[in-house]
Amino acid sequence: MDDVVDPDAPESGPEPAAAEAPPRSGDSDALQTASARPDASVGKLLRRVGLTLIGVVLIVQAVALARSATTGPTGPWLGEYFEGKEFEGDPQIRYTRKLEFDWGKDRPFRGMPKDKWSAIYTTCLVVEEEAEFRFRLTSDDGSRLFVDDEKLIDNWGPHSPRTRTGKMLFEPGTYELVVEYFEAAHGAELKLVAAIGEDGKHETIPPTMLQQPSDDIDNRCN
Ligand SMILES: [Ca+2]
Repeated sequence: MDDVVDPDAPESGPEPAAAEAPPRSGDSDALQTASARPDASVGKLLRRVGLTLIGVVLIVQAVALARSATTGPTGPWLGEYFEGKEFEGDPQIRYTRKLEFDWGKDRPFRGMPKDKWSAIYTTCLVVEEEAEFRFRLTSDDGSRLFVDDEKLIDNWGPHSPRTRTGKMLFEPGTYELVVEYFEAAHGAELKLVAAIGEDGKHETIPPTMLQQPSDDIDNRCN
């Protein structure tokens, strides 16, 4: 019985070689031989799936890279940057999570001048429960905050870092916040924080309360 040669065994050669076979090896050999073909095809399939996944990941990364090259990090604040102090020409677009910048004497990003530029930042504030917001707007040079086209803080004009405040009671709803800013020369910075509710401390407006504005210029926060 030990002399039985597995006809499917690869390279078993002409020798019976029963003596070399370990005890009860016949069973396991048969099992291995039977499963060899499915294993190979599964392996091939997995390799194909793996290659496809790598391809997809590479494409996604390439798209993300191309996107970041034009718009930078994403966030609920739409930033429109103009070369010139009075919002002249076509803006360059950058999104950001918060308005807390200290550019120093540098440019906001490559492609913009160090001095004499301006920006308009727009976001949609979503208020779930009635709350008073006490805003604090600091800038060098000028800035001003609008809520639904109404000016709440005026910190305009050429000046070194200066803070102006404004407060407003918000009913539940969605509101458009716009901050206009310009830099004349030397240092440049801009910071908007808010204390929400009676006990709130002045800090970054939570990005979770903000939404990116739509492309509809007449109704950014519909
Ligand atoms: Ca300045």
